[in-house]
Amino acid sequence: MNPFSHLHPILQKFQLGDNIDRIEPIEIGHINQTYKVIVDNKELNKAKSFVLQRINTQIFQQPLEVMSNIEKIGQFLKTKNYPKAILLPIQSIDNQNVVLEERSCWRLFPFIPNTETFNEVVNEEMAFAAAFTFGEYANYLQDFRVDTLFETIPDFHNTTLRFDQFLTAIENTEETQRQLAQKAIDKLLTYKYLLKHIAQLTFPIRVTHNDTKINNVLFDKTTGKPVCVVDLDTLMPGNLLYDFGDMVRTFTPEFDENSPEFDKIKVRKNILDALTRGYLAGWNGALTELETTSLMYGAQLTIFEQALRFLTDFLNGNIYYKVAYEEQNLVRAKNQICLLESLLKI
Ligand code: GN1
Ligand code: MG
Repeated sequence: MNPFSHLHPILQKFQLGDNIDRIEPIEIGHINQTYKVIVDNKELNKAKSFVLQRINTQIFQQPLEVMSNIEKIGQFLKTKNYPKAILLPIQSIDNQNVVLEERSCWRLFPFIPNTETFNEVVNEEMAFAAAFTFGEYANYLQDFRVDTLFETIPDFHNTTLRFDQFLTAIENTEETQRQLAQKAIDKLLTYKYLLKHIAQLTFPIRVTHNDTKINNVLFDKTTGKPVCVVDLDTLMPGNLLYDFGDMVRTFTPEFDENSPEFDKIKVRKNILDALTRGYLAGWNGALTELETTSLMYGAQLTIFEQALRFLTDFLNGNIYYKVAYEEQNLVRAKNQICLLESLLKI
């Protein structure tokens, strides 16, 4: 029995009914459900692949707005001769960019051939190249009218609000959870001072990606070069400090956010330097002075915010991020606290 046969009716609506060779889950991301669909293309005598995703509509409550942002940006980049691959959704038989089922929302993208992703940065060259790619992507969007984008998750990077939600979670959590998390809670409370500047400063509102993790850049398997920015769900008006910050968060440690080997979670300075150079080169001098001088602060805020979000979710009973075991969000929060401590020493 094919465990994915329930996906066939959806694929049919994207006109992939007949030639499906196989479907494989892709274990990426904490939010959406992702599958690789391999189709036998008899005419061309070779296989072609697609990425099928079920959008998590608990989190993305307006999936059509998410898709609208992705399409607008993709079309705009086309007109600008953006030099890398542009991810655009495939239309359904009803000429829609999603297929809506009673309780779910599906979309299909082409799978960009001969590419791979990484969960950890392996060297400075990779850090530079990936950061350049995110900087370049944002730079090409400078003239895009940011006010035409939907804010698909309001207050997504409002760290002050995330802190308040953390305080509420501490109050409402079960006693056992609170005890397990007590040390991490106490640590995070001491970092409240990080919120002070952001409340006082005003940054330009730009088109931001908001999830610039290392595994959101596709690399060509043959050349090793970045070919495409993916995971465009959180493209929104925002502050670029968080895009820089998420790169520091995910590029600089040798092990990712899921690692329980806390003593190994540290910022690699050479990777930090390489990614900073790469990001600035990608932007090609277009940042304001305040943005440039605040980048490191942005990194601190982003890692702090991520630790708050993981710990809040643990205290709330894991209702947001997918977990493989009960205490995973607590482990992730502790991991991020170690990273923040390491960054603050630099
Ligand atoms: C979520 O699902 P994924 O992995 O692309 C989250 C990001 C977090 C990230 C932590 C919409 O992204 O904000 O930084 O997990 N996305 C959303 O790994 O909340
Ligand atoms: Mg994401």
